[in-house]
Amino acid sequence: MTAASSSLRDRRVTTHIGLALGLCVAVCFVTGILSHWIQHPPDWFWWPSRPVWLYRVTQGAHVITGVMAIPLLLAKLVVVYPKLFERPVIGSPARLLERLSIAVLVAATIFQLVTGLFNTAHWYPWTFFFTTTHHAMAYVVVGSIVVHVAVKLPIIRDALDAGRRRGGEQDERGPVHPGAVREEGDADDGATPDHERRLVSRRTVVRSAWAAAGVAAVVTAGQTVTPLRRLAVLAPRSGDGPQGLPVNRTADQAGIVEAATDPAYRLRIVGPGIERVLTHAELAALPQHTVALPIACVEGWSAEATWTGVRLSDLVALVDRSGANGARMVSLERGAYAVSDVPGGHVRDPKTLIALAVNGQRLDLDHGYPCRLIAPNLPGVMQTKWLARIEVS
Ligand SMILES: Nc1nc2c(c(=O)[nH]1)N[C@H]1C(S)=C(S)[C@@H](COP(=O)(O)O)O[C@H]1N2
Ligand SMILES: [Mo]
Repeated sequence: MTAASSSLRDRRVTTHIGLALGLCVAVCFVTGILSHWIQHPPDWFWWPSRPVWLYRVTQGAHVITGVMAIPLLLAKLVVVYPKLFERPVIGSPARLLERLSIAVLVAATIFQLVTGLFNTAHWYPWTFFFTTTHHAMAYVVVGSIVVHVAVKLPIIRDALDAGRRRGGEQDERGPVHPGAVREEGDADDGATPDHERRLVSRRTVVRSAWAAAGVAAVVTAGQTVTPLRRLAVLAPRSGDGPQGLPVNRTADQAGIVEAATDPAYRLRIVGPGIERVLTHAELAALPQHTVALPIACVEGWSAEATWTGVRLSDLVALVDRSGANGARMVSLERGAYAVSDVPGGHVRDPKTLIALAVNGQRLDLDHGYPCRLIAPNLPGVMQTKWLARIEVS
């Protein structure tokens, strides 16, 4: 390999891209683990029902930083590409370990970004495998990043220090400042037209990556931030569903059309040793409340709507006067989305409704008719549609 491949400028570029990538991965990791804990809470975990928009923000950030990481990772790979083929391939045990950690890092990161992206596109060639693997692999990515950063720390520090020493003179195109940035073995003598061409194209790659990451951020944010919605070209479900709200699985796909429209439909509220059974008309005759709450899907899209229905706490009080620790929503549907456990704090929150209407109209069949849960600050996947039963614990 020529000395040019590790010129200081290259190392600065690699370091900066690496830092941006690391930041995206860090945000992605923290928000992802959070989302996982909300859906599968460990004993010590507590998640508030307010502010109502919190999950919308954390999960939006998860998907935005995940999408931004894709061009950054590609640029990082292009910039370090020649090094991947450096000889010796194996070398010393330390070098072997370093290369192995990079291989694991790259593979695991690509896996995360690809499976995450497929998931936002609602394409699960792997269904159950997805959440568990995406979750487990997150630790692999973060672990291998820690090893990678530890190994590269001297290079990273040098590159950042050199950048600082250059001060305001920031134009990568400008003449290299002699004593300040050039090091022995640096590739000034390599500034042949060939070398220059390579640098230019590398610069193009890096700039394109920054631009692509910016565009990715904006179009992904469009799924959540209403003024940007028209830009949400990457958002599979930003288009309008019935009643101005996206649908991720229709009544037809869930196979509940018959059960949901059956006049014999009843909502069962099951408490300790007691059960109350309500028709749709009886539900509609209970005190109705209207709240504005977003649905924030784990896939990153979210949408605000105005919901009308019965307070969950009022229904729980029909079977349990002591105040619930939690309530389990059970859908008419079977399978992955059939059940969701609502924590006690959310059950007691007056904004948590069993909704019968959205945006001023009776719930569309696709939005959960006859009734569905809508709770503040919970992932969309927990907002169970087509409720059959509420179990109070
Ligand atoms: N029974 C049932 N409830 C469900 C789902 C489902 O497929 N079946 N999808 C969930 C997911 S992932 C989301 S994001 C929201 C979407 O609600 P919407 O389709 O009314 O927008 O419903 C949730 N509730
Ligand atoms: Mo969702």
